[in-house]
Amino acid sequence: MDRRTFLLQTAGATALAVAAGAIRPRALFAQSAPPVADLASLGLPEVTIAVDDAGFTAPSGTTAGRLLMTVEHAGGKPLHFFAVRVPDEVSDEQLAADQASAAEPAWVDMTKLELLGTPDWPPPGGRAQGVVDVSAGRWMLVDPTDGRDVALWTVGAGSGGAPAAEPAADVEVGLAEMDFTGLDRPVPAGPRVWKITNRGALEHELALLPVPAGSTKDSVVQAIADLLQGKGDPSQFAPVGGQGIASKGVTSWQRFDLEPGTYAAVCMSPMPGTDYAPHALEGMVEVFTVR
Ligand SMILES: [Cu+2]
Repeated sequence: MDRRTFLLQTAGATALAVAAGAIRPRALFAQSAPPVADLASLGLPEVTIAVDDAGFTAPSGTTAGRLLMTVEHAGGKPLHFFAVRVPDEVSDEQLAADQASAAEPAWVDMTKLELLGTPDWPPPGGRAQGVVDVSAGRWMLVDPTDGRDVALWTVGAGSGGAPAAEPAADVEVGLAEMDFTGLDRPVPAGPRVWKITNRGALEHELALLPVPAGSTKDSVVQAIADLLQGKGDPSQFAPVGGQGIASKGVTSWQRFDLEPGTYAAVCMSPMPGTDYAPHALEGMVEVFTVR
């Protein structure tokens, strides 16, 4: 199995990511507001996922629990990815055979798999950071859209001690079918911690997309629909942060550093079924302001 097999699951997002790949990185963040929450000061075990334009380098020696995850992006192309736990009933031998095959593994069903909710969309040459609760097992790091090689990340059993305290959050956002909650009021600019919880029955993700002032939910949905059909300016789709796809019940805490402006929260997770249209086309888009 290589990452191309995952394209079958996420074809709806492919056109946008290809379009995003043509975009030059730009200065994304203002540094005007002081941080009110610092994930690095929590003293959590830390893991770093190194990425370039070829693929991922998984951390080693990780044990299960609440972790500070940093994604260091040394490449030049936009990065969108997720972490998926290989089901325990898939043997190492079967997994190796799957990785050597171009066919879709039988165990790939995005609606049933455990998906971590990783820090997503780090700028090229930059980083994304968040806190995740990771369980023991074999995790695959997958870029569903842009040609990077997958990596296998092995997480050992944790110590079984008391769970680490929950990070303080400036913003709380819920994901569900097919909507976001918590973004009906303006969000503070600068470095902030967002607590993101998938309260739905399906898997969901979050991409933070700068949009023109005056944009509406309908206009953003239409713009995404147009881009998926090859119409419009592909540079419109350039998320400046997000959380990779997460299965139901998952909470993560992500550090975002947003300039004042108008944004859309969008979910590009594919709909179950045959056409893999992103949830955004089902209305999972919320326009909000940062100030
Ligand atoms: Cu969704």
